[in-house]
Amino acid sequence: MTQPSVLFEVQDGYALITLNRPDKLNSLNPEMHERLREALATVKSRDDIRSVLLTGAGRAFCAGQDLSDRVMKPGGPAPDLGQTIGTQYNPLVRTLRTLEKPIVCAVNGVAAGAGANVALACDLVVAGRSASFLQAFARIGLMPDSGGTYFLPRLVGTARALGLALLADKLPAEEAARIGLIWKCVDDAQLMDEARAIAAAFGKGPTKAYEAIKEALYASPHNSLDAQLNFERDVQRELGRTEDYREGVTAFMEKRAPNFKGK
Ligand code: T3D
Repeated sequence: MTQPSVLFEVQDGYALITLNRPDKLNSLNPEMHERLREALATVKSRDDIRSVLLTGAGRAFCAGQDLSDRVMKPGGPAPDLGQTIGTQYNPLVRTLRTLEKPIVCAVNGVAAGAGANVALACDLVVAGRSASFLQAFARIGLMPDSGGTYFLPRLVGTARALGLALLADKLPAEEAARIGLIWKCVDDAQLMDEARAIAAAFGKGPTKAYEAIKEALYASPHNSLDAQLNFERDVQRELGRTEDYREGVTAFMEKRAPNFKGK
């Protein structure tokens, strides 16, 4: 029986989404995009799912587009990459980036091409020490897509973004963490325990506050100080009316751990 290309399970308040075509290094094809869309739609629609953990099965996180679907006959037509980017990759990146719930990405091995940028679209990236990030695009005559030209300069500055995109060399996880491309690099054996603990903590956390934090920090590079101050005032006003804020203050005063409901 063929294995599903994307595994989905819910535990401890979070959804574990596993890219599952290990023999193809979890490279993405239309069927996988479809399964990922379904998984993320389920996350969005269910109140009992309050965070996501995205990872890959086997030795890679994701090798980007499945290039066996892009083989061209000599003199034959070229594929319309704008079409697949517009209908598959861009919607995926937009969904990840705008999801109201935090997404942890556990990068278990190489993350190449769109696979690297899907990881960078997540909110908190933890990578195993043997993992690496590869803007592989220039190796096959393309430029970074799936948000690469947006995320890279914002995370590591234009000089490093250019180096990563133009040279298309593998960046080891440890170096990725050192230059601020990702949150953290941990020993391979610790990766899933560490990532699960974070996702589970988010799964019991103040979901509305997380949503506000994501929105504020992702908007920040485009906004003036005034705009951010106004956003903080307005959204903090809303957060101050949530059950979780009430519970947070009560728990603090009662010297106990808060029991957030995500409301
Ligand atoms: O097309 C559009 O719609 C536009 C959107 C584009 C988005 C993109 O992602 S473009 C970039 C596509 N990805 C790449 O260019 C990366 C290609 N892969 C690699 O460079 C290397 O495989 C890795 C650096 C990721 C890993 O290298 P290594 O040496 O650890 O493994 P390997 O031997 O190269 O690969 C292992 C197997 O996976 C191998 O198959 P085999 O020989 O065992 O049958 C290899 O062909 C296969 N594989 C790896 N990446 C892909 C792939 N098969 C199809 N598509 C892949 N992307």
